[in-house]
Amino acid sequence: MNRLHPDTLEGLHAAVQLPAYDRSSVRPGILHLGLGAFHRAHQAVFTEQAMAASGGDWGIIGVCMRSDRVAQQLKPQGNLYSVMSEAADGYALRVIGAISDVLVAPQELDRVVEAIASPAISIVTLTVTEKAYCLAADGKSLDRSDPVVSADLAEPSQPSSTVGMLALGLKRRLEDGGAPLTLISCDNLSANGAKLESILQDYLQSVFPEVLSWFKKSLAFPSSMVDRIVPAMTGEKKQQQSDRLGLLDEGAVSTEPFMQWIIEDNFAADRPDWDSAGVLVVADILPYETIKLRLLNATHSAIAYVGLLAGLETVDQVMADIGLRKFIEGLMAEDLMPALEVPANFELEDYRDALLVRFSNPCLGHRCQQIAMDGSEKIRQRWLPTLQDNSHPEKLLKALSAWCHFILCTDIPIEDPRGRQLRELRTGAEAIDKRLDAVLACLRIVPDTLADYFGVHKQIMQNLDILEEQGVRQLLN
Ligand code: CS2
Repeated sequence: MNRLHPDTLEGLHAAVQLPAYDRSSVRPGILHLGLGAFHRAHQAVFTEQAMAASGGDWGIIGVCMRSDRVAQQLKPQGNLYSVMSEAADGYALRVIGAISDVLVAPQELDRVVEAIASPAISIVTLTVTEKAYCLAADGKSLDRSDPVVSADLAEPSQPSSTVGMLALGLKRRLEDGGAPLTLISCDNLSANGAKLESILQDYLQSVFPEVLSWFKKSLAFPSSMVDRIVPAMTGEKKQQQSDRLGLLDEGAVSTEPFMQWIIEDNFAADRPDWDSAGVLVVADILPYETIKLRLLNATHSAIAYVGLLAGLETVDQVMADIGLRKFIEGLMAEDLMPALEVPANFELEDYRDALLVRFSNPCLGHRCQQIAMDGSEKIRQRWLPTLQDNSHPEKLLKALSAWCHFILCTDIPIEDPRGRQLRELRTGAEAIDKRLDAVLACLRIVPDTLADYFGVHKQIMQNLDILEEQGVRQLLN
């Protein structure tokens, strides 16, 4: 089978949608940090549609933050890749041409810095995951005890953290004329724009304070809410997608039909015609991101942990399991939805119904293990605010107990930025109630952040007993 490449496009099956603009004349206008599957199925697709509708030099320079895997997949394909959106009623395939260039940060730091500094780039977007913001316990400032951050603070000309790379690029941008720049965080953090701004400001204050007054004047950090379920690619899926495409695509991304991007109306300079691609630009983003994090993502994490404990592999398997689905629906209706403030004209029940359909999509094979990753970062964003607002959300506490049980009492591998600490707690000799305190502290659930901490702790201890003695289904009943 030939490989996907600008020269092999005649080998594509007829129904595949191609870039509808002259790709060879497009120059880059966006730099994206974190060239994973999510970006390629989300912001890159919106930008592709915007260029097809209204043109513009909005090619994307995509940066791989750690490994060169995606560069190896895309570069031999002239940076083309396909996106397949699929549900039970069929699939659609399109080839995306929006990626103009791919850089690998650890090997090409100078080029990344140069791109951040380039006046041709007027937007930087980020999907670097929650943990890469290295937020301290206050949720605003930089965690200076993080080894990557402290190494960058000591040697700011050779950064490896996201904040360090951006800071060095911004310093250079100012030296090169100081063109305005919009930086858009697309990670699942509430007030993600404000968080990005505050960690950068914090870092710059220590290493390049001369940049700060320009920073305040010429940069914009709109918050944004991104939504599309993008499971990690598997070998089998890649093969299926390549067969449907008619060409081998090593960079293939597979996803659901739904996609949404809402951005706060706060830009420092020009932007692609994203509006024509369906992006909503709004004055107040907070209600939308809160609903998404505290309903979609919160439910997703619950599905992942109860699913893993029940021995199920994927989200749709959990949704097809009558007992577990009943628990999930109850969690949404009784604990998560009542704690939300909903904007006028927003139909929360419709949103919930759509989520249940999306989670049940049998084509995605979205693994519980993928969502379970980085729980200590995610739960803080997704569950803690609801715990703080509700007096005693019974089902959410069961979900939290499931996470604690998964950490403390199973041998399911833990992939988490606090993995070492959590693994030590798993095997630790201390009594379980003490280890539970430490596990909860990893989520910043401590007496200072949760009024009814001791009641919550007691309830989780009881739930842990049931999980240990009778299993997850018994607890959720
Ligand atoms: C998921 C999200 O892996 C996870 O933690 O909850 O990636 C989720 O699929 C997206 O936020 C959906 O927009």
